[in-house]
Amino acid sequence: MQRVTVTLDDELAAELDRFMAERGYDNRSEALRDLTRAGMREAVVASGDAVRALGVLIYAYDHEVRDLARRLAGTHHARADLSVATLHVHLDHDRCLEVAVLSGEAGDLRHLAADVIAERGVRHGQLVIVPEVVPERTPRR
Ligand code: NI
Repeated sequence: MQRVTVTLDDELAAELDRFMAERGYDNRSEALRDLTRAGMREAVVASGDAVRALGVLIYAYDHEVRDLARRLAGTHHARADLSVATLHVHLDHDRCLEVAVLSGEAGDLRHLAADVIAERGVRHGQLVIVPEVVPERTPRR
């Protein structure tokens, strides 16, 4: 065990106390240990490729751009193993919005998202990685 001194401003300290009350923590050190672990795990997911994660890929595209709808379908079918569900919205006469929910290794999700976003005619592409976090321990009640 090492003792680490942390300085928090009043607002953050109050937020931490609220968080602890909500989750049933009675010990600041325990709460900070769990939050530190969770934060580091998220950092690993953000940078690491071999971490299992869910991904939400959102993008708009113009289905009138030559062959784009077919190419996008091909890109998704090539990685059907990552696909959970897709929501398609017809925005107006030409434009579509798609939200693809993906599951797999973070690196594979980033790769697929990059392929989709790089297609000509795809706009506002964005991938949100959601780590499949298993809690380290159950908070005390
Ligand atoms: Ni459409």
